[in-house]
Amino acid sequence: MLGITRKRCVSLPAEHGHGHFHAVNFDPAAAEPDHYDAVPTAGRAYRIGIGGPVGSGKTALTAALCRALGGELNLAVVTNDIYTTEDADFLRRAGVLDPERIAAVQTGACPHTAIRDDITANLDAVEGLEEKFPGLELVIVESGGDNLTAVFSRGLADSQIFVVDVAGGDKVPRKGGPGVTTADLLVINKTDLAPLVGADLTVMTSDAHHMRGDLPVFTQSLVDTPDAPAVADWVRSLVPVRQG
Ligand SMILES: Nc1nc2c(ncn2[C@@H]2O[C@H](COP(=O)(O)OP(=O)(O)OP(=O)(O)O)[C@@H](O)[C@H]2O)c(=O)[nH]1
Ligand SMILES: [Mg+2]
Repeated sequence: MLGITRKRCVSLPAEHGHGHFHAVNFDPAAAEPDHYDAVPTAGRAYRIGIGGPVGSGKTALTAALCRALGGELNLAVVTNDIYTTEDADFLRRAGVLDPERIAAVQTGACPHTAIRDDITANLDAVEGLEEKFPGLELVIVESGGDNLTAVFSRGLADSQIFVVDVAGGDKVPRKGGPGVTTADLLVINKTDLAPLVGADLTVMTSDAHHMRGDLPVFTQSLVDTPDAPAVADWVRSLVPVRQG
């Protein structure tokens, strides 16, 4: 039987994008989004997961959303890194949010394990922030950089954004994988670099729409629009309005 959970990164045949190897019994079917409904959101913060390949701009987008939404929503952030607290430290230094509202999870293993298979550390971090900041409305959970199969458990994220960038090549959207095909929002980031790396944005967006059907695709440059206005509006539309 193929292992379906707790796939620690052990013995392995092929390196796959974040510097380590996976077990030979890695089951691609387990990379599909889980089929459990999200837990009810009433009485707790709405949770948005941000995933995508290494360096695509997840932390930069998280910072942008903090700048855009921090003044209007009671919000907090959980970052995931494999061995460090690099992304949390960056966000604290950037001064985009009260440092107390930024928690770091060190996954110690494949980033996708901590957002999909064993979400305990992330749930602990989210719930810790909810306890510390009563009335919290939004928690952004940034995954560690991973590959195209990495998606969040619906038990952790109510909605998820998958961030790819043009520097990975204009082939990336048509390569598919659950991040590209099923995330609630696909962001094609760093459009300012497209001419420099020879990426054709028309091809990227049309391939992305082809792979995703009706699911939305945004293109953006955080150099040109540092507050990610389109993504911020999308997030605003999701967070339940608090009564009273
Ligand atoms: N030119 C350009 N650079 C960008 C853009 N967005 C992010 N960057 C840069 O890309 C680099 C990586 O961005 P991050 O936000 O750290 O990427 P990440 O996905 O969080 O990276 P990991 O967490 O390590 O996987 C940084 O140097 C950013 O400043 C963009 O829209 N245009
Ligand atoms: Mg990051």
